[in-house]
Amino acid sequence: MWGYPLSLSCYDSSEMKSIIVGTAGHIDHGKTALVKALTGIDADRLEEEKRRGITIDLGFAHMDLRDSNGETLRLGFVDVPGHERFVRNMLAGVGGVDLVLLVIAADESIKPQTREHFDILQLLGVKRGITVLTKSDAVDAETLDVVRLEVEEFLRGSFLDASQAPIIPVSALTGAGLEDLKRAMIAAASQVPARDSRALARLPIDRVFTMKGFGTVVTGTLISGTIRKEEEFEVFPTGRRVRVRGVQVHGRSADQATAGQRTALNLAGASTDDLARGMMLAPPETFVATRKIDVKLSLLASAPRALKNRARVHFHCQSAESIAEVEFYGAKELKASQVAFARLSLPSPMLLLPEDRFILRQFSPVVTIGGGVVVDAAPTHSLKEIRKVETQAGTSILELTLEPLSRFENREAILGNRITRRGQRGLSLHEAVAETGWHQDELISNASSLTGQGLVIQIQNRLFMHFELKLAQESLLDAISEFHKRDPLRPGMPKSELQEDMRRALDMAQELFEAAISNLVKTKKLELAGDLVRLPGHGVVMKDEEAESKKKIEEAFASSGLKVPALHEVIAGLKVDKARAQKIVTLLLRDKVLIKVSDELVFHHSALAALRGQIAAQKLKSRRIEVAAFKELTGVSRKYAIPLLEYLDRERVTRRVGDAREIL
Ligand SMILES: Nc1nc2c(ncn2[C@@H]2O[C@H](COP(=O)(O)OP(=O)(O)OP(=O)(O)O)[C@@H](O)[C@H]2O)c(=O)[nH]1
Ligand SMILES: [Mg+2]
Repeated sequence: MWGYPLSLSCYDSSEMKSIIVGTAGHIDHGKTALVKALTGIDADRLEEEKRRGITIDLGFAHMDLRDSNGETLRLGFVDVPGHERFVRNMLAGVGGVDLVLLVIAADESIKPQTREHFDILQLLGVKRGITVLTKSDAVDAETLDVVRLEVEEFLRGSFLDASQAPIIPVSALTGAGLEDLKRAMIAAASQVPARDSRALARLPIDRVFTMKGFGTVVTGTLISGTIRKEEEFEVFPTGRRVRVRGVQVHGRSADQATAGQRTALNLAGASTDDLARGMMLAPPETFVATRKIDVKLSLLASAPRALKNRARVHFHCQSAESIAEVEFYGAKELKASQVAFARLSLPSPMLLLPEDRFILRQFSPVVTIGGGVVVDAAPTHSLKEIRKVETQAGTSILELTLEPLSRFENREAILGNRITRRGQRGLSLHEAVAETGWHQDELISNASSLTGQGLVIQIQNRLFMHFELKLAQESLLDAISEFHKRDPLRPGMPKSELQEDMRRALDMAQELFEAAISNLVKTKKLELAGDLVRLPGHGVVMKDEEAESKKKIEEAFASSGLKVPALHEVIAGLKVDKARAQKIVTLLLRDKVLIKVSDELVFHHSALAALRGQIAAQKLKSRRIEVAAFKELTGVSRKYAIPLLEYLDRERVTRRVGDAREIL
């Protein structure tokens, strides 16, 4: 790849259909020889591969075929190693494959990596393939028939069942069967659905190298979207920004690469040290790498033992691999052939999206044990919360979200579930794009359909289930009624305080809060007075006699300095009843006009401020003050002096040292 100068005239690669063909099968069964016989390209590019005669890492080749209508079909080949020690390299290449050639040598028939690769293909949900019986020249017709029967039996019921996928004997040596194989590939390619080139682009990197005169080059199978020259991308998980200086598709310069093409990019903004296999290119500021994913996973029938809760495994997805810890929602373990929901924790973040397929390999010894599909790469609840809701309410968050999300067919329903689980927080369009990987247009069209059905409302850029607005209004009315009950003398609740309460208690988004307030005001269920929110009719609370009483209380304390009267005496001399007087006092205490020093003693704030001044002046004379000196200084009796000193201690104006005080 990248063998042509960038200045060569570009061809429009988007007009032709291009698909990715992957090889699979046991070591030495003739995968690389088959690719070479078809394309003329030796995919074993490493010196060590040529010397040892085996494939170690992924190899790439490409060819054009013309279908019966005369239209060109571009095939990009990913040739994988068959050696059991290099299965991880095989996994890095198999991710974007549309059509697989399962290679089985006629002189050896089914071998361990035939089985392991076949398991992997099924777990990854590869839908189309051709079984190729290679080295047909090395066996007689009878042996070939026996092998074919064995292979048919092996594939029965799978996506490669002989009734729907051909089994073709070939020889790379003599060329026998190659034309049949090409015809079969053309037929199969016509059934491969076109990938969504309008979706958001994701390129899992499988090779990084430098090219003289170009600089840094990365290659990969573009699994979705389109990449154009000059576009900027974010590298996951490092966050580095790179710019696409040049694009090559199947070895030729192009203006753009579209989903389903083998793609090479010449990048500005990164050296080969900054990039590695397993990283992913995606549009900037769109996605969030994650360390927790909810998945539906299945264990192979051939898994050597049950997968225990909290087991560590090797996790492979696209070109990336990592260690992962498995936690099941309910079960203690997963037995062979079983399927379950689980949460995987990764030691470092990865860009993963719903519907991404992955493979799990046992930690040690390393063998393929299962795999599955990502259901949610942005879990909103911890497993503990989910289990709690499950035991309390009968319906679990799992049922509400994961179960429907794991069936990916209905996008409206998926979006609905993602909005539902966010409750009063809602889901912003930006978050929705990051969670789903859908293009913004598609998201908006699904959202507006849900809005049209009256299920969802959009407030500014956030989506809420429709009923959340009603719930929010009810919560607001409850909170305000409660407020009036608590504080009958206050004219209303500051809006910012109410909003903060709602955010803390219900995670209510500001947008929903504003909409609920404005609805309630419109329907006259609430009143807004400046910054205050109140129920209608709760505006004027202080009647004349109450205002007068308030003034009297305040004056009684302000004029008495530190020699304050007993509170009950002050209250007894008022026009209002005791309960109302008590409320007025509460109000004065909250507004810090009066300050409670002990259960019985209340002072006016100005008296205490004056006291602080006296103490500060005293400090100039001595840092130590005895109770007696304090009494003398302030003129109060012991009954007042002790609580006042304790108050000053609490306020850190003084500190008790034995029977005396140190002034701080
Ligand atoms: N007689 C005969 N030999 C073949 C044929 N195809 C491949 N071979 C030989 O089989 C050996 C292995 O072929 P490769 O193509 O390297 O096998 P592979 O499946 O790519 O092996 P790995 O990549 O290491 O898994 C080589 O010595 C080939 O020459 C064939 O059709 N007929
Ligand atoms: Mg090979």
